[in-house]
Amino acid sequence: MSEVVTYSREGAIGVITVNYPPVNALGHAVRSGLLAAVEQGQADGEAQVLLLVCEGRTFMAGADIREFGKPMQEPGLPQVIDAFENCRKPVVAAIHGTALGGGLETALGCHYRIALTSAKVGLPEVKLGLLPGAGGTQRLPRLTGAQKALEMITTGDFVAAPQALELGIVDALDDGKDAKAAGLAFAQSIADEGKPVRRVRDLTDKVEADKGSAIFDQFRAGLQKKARGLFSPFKCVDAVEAAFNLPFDDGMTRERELFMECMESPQRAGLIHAFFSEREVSKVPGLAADTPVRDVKSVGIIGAGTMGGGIAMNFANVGIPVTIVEVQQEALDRGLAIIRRNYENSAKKGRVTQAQVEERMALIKTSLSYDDFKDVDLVIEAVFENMAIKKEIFAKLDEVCKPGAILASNTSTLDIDEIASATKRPEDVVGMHFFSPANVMKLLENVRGSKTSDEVKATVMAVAKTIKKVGVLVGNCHGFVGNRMLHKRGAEAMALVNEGATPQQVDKVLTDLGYPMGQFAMSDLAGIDVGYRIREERRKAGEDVEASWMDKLAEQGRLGQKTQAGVYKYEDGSRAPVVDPAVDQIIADFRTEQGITPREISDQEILERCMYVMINEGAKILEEGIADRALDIDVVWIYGYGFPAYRGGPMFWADQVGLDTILSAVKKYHDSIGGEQWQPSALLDKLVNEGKAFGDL
Ligand code: 3H9
Repeated sequence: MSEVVTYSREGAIGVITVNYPPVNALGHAVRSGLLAAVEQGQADGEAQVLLLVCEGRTFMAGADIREFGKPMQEPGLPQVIDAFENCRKPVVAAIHGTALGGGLETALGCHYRIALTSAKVGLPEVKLGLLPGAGGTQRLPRLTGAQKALEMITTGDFVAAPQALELGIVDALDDGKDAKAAGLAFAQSIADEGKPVRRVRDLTDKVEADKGSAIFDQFRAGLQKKARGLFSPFKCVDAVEAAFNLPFDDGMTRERELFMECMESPQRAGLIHAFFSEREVSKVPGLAADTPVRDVKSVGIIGAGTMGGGIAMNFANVGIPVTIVEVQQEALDRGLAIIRRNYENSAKKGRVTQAQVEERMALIKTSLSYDDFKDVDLVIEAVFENMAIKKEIFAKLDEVCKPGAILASNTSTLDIDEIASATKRPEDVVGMHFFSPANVMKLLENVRGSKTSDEVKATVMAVAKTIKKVGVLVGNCHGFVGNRMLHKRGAEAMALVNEGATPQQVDKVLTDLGYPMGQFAMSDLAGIDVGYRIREERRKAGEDVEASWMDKLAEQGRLGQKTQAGVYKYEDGSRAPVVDPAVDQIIADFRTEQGITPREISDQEILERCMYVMINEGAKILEEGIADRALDIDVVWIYGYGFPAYRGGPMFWADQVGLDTILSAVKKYHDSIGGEQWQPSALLDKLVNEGKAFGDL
């Protein structure tokens, strides 16, 4: 038997133990070990009941995702689960931690399930572009009925053990901490009571009750909106429906066919890349895993605006006290009122209790004096983008903050080294770029200055985890990784409209690719004045910044959603963009003024110019070492800008499109349009010459 699965006996109970850290994933060794162990248990004359239990932090968390895309080694998981289900002795699964995917499917192949009250169960395959492919779509509905099985399988959401008990997924709970002890006691009671083998596949009442129900079509209709662009949620519904239309074995065959369709889809590859990349970004190349991390037990924030308030909420949410400093009391009062309103809204939606709202509000203090920062471990400056002001602030922080305090700026574009130069401790200065709304968006782009110490880098990455963000460490340049690429896309989108496209045509190409909103709907959300001010500053500095129809919008006070009019109009307080003929006129007038004859622009050209300009920039970002790996860029875009995770991130997408295709388009636009944005990246050129992809770096 394999070392990762062992068989032993305790009294009348044959114990099968899985020990395959970190999460007992069902890789080949575990599958073959389980098969051998159940056979041994069956043959063990002294064992009346078998118990399946896992060592370590969790029950089995699913199939081993690292094996996907490689040839499958026998035995397959369905075969292993069949052996458990067909065992002639009762088999009990004792669940702790999380029983997920193939792990829960294995437990459903057992005849009885007991869970620690703290455990969770779920079938999250859909989040990886898959469906439960080892009987989950056929067995779960036999326990829960169609509605709950469809909900769990199409969302992938976990269910806490007490609810799993109510739903019939588990048979008993145990309040203790020891799954093995709970399992042994439960298995003994099965033996004492002489309870029979009870196979989920034989249960029929729930299946009969929902047979022919309209619920499947209702679910499909609902998914049109909720799962826009996704492949596997619809296949999940088809698979669950098979449990109600077909005998069990035929349902299993149907599930396998649908599972294989998902397995072969590019979305599965994209989502699994996103899953591993999200975990990989925390392992920063060149930063030793044992780098000491400073304690962050209190935080100061400068600025009570939307950003400062959102950042404060992140810390209060995890019990870390925050002091917000502003120059005027009114700004503090306004900021605090907005934080309260956000919390109250969450309470109305049932996401937090009123008591939690009060606890969190109590953790947020306000002050008009920097002296209140003298004891904090971390200060985050969140004032508007002006270098002179930021330097003034950092010089003051240098005076008041204790030695070892981390001084961070939430700047989205500015030079961290220049900010750090205002202090005598540049090793403690770092960028912590949050995304708006800061209490919601998962990305934290941590920016290392040239002098930032390793300890500070490691600490801000740890802080990201503490506040439940995905932290990505990047280098210092204008706009860092995310905004540097976004600015290139924005300029290209604006130019496309100058030349003849409509804003809605550009936005549609981007939303068809899977972005939640297009470039111009996003400009309206962020405020048209933001880009306008940046362009004006650059013009003042003597840079050659092309004139644009968007300048006209800003000059006419069409600043976006906040003025109910920007590139689109917003009616009756709605956030839904509506095409506004007045904007078509502004664009037409601008073209006349500039002597531009508009031309027909194809969707393909929009896609290429908006996306390839970003990929070319991404390659330059890699070339310069601003991002360490292509996957860092992918994670920035998935969690900061809504790039569809099922496409794996822009650089993963580029590999799928083909770098040679992208390079030849970049060269074509370099010849026809020119500009540094279309200057082909040397790295892109090199990769194409070597027949390599970003994923090979
Ligand atoms: C499936 O089951 C298909 C079947 O229906 C059909 C088959 C025929 N495989 O997240 P963490 C690694 S599909 C391999 O940081 P946490 C992870 O990469 C599967 N590796 O910890 C990381 O590695 P590293 C359905 C896995 O405590 C380490 O474990 N199941 C797997 O925050 C720790 O992970 C899922 O989708 C895996 N299945 O969260 C569950 N899972 O240390 C996916 C994790 O090298 N997993 N790793 O970076 C999770 O949701 C979370 O990992 C879990 C733990 C909640 C379990």
